[in-house]
Amino acid sequence: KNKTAIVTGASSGIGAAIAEHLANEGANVVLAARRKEELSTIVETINSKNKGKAIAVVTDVSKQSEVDELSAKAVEAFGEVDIYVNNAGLMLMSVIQNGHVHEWDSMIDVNIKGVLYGVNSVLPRMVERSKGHIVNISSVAGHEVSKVNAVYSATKFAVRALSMGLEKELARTGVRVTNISPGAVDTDLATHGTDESLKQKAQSSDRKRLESADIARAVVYAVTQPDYVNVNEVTVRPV
Ligand code: NJP
Repeated sequence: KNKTAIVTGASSGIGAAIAEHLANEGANVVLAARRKEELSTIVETINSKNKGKAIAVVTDVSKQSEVDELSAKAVEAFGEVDIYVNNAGLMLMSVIQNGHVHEWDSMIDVNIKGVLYGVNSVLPRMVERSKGHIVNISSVAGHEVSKVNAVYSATKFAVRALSMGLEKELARTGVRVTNISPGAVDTDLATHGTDESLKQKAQSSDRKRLESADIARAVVYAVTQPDYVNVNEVTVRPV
């Protein structure tokens, strides 16, 4: 039977690539994000090209009720949720002394609370079925801290801590947990902050950045292992 995967932050970048790659492996995919038009375009592409079917559910992952609704709609459409990819994320670079409190709040709400709401919306059923896979997209910024990105880093350390805790908690349940930490990937991620000079610097790297597909392949690798294999931590960096 086809597996069903929810992918958050699937309206662009890494999330869109993950959804496409999972659908290409035969999974039915539920794409979640706030931008409806972008989601529709990607869903159409997947449904015209790939083996699995795709639907979109407009979702703000920082709102628990919307995340619960997302998982309920996935069950309604495809029966069960086998894979939940917590990919939605925000990186709003700034130094702490500039006091961009609202940006800190947004990153904490999306990057940490959004992940917890996602896990909460599917985990009881996964434990009941002794089956399921949580994939969290953290970052190399969840392993090391730069001087212009400490709050983002803190949220990605938190994602890793949640992955590590869940892995222990779920060790004998049959539910698997994978934490993926990408290095710099060529997406829109760095374009949303308010500090122009930091945004430009982040995008003017002198080495080739990773493609979204490079991270999507890591997700496919983790979720296509035999049932007894749990790929816990993957870091992928540009050469
Ligand atoms: O960035 P981008 P990436 N509710 O901006 C969504 C991590 N990462 O693909 O809501 C729901 O193209 C947003 O959708 P929309 C990074 O931290 C990246 O690079 O429509 N969704 C969009 O689909 C993040 O966790 C790099 O605006 C929300 C998506 O999130 C993940 O990879 C390096 C939302 C962001 O797509 C994907 O980011 C690294 C909300 N409230 C880790 N807010 C890298 N690119 O270099 C945002 O180490 N989204």
